[in-house]
Amino acid sequence: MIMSELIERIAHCIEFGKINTVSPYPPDMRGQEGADELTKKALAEGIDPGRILNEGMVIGMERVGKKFSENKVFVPQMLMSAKAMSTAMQHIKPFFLSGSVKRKGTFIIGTVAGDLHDIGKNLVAMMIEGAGWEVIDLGVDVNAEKFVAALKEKPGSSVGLSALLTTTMVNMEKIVQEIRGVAKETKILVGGAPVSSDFCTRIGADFYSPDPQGAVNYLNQRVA
Ligand code: B1M
Repeated sequence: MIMSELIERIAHCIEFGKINTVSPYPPDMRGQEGADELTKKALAEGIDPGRILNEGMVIGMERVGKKFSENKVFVPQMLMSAKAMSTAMQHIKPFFLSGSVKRKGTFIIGTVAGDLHDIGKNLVAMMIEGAGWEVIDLGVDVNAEKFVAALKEKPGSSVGLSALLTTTMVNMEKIVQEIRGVAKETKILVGGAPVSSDFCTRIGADFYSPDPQGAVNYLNQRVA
C-alpha cells in the first residue's frame, strides 16, 4: 500500500470510529483493519510518526468535528472517533518521548473544570514530555484546587490549561487567579480550540499556543 493511501485510511478510520479489526462499529467496516492495526502498519513501514499524526489522525478528528457542527453525526460517533484516536496515539507516543534522563523542569497539565475533552491535552502532554519535561497530567475536569495542590507538591512547575468548550474556557480565569494567589511567578500556558491570544492576556495567563509545538517552544525558550 502506498504511504499516502495508508495515512488516508488512518484518517478514515478515525473519522468513522473504526478502532480495530474486531470492533463491530461502524457496521459497514466490519472485519476491516482499524486505526489500531493501520497505525502499527504505518510505523512498521517507516512512515514518519509526525505525518501519521498530523496528516492522518488529526485530519480524521477534524472531519468528524466538522460533521458534528453540521449535525451530520452525534455524540456517540464522536466518542468512537475519540476512542480510535486514543488507540492510535498509544502506538505513536513512544516515538515522541525523548530518552533524556535529566528533565528540564516540570509541567502540570489538565483540561479545565467542566470539560471532558482530552485528545488535544494528551497531545500537548506527549509533545512536552518528548521535549524533555516531566509531565504531571491531572486529567480532565480539573478545578483550581487540584491545580494548586499539584503545584504545592511540585513548586516551580509551569502549568498548562486546556479547554475545548466556550462554556469551560471561562473557568481558566478562576484557575489562573487561584494559582497566582499561591505562586505568582508560575508560567501559565493556555490552549484549546476556543482560546485565543486576546483571551490569554485578558485572564492574566502568560502564553497562548494554538498547537503543542508552540507550547514546547515557549517552555524551552522562556522557562528551561
Ligand atoms: Co465535543 N465539542 N462535546 N466531544 N468535540 C467540540 C469541542 C465542538 C467544537 C464540536 C462542534 O460543535 N463542532 C463543540 C464545542 C462548541 C463550543 O463550545 N464552541 C463540542 C461540544 C458542544 C460537546 C458537547 C457539549 C456535546 C454534547 O454533549 N451535546 C460535549 C461536552 C462534554 C464535556 O466536555 N463536558 C462534548 C463531548 C465530546 C466527546 C466526549 C464525545 C468527545 C471528546 C472525547 C475525548 O476528548 N476523549 C468530543 C469530541 C471528540 C469533539 C471534537 C469532534 C474533537 C475534539 C478533538 O479531540 N480534536 C470537537 C470538534 C472539533 O474540535 N473540531 C468537539 C482534536 C484535537 C487534536 O484538537 O482538542 O483542539 P484540539 O487540540 C489541539 C489544539 O486546540 C491545541 O493542541 C491540540 C493539538 O493540535 N491545544 C492546546 C489543546 N489544548 C492545548 C493546551 C495548550 C496548547 C495547545 O497549552 C496548555
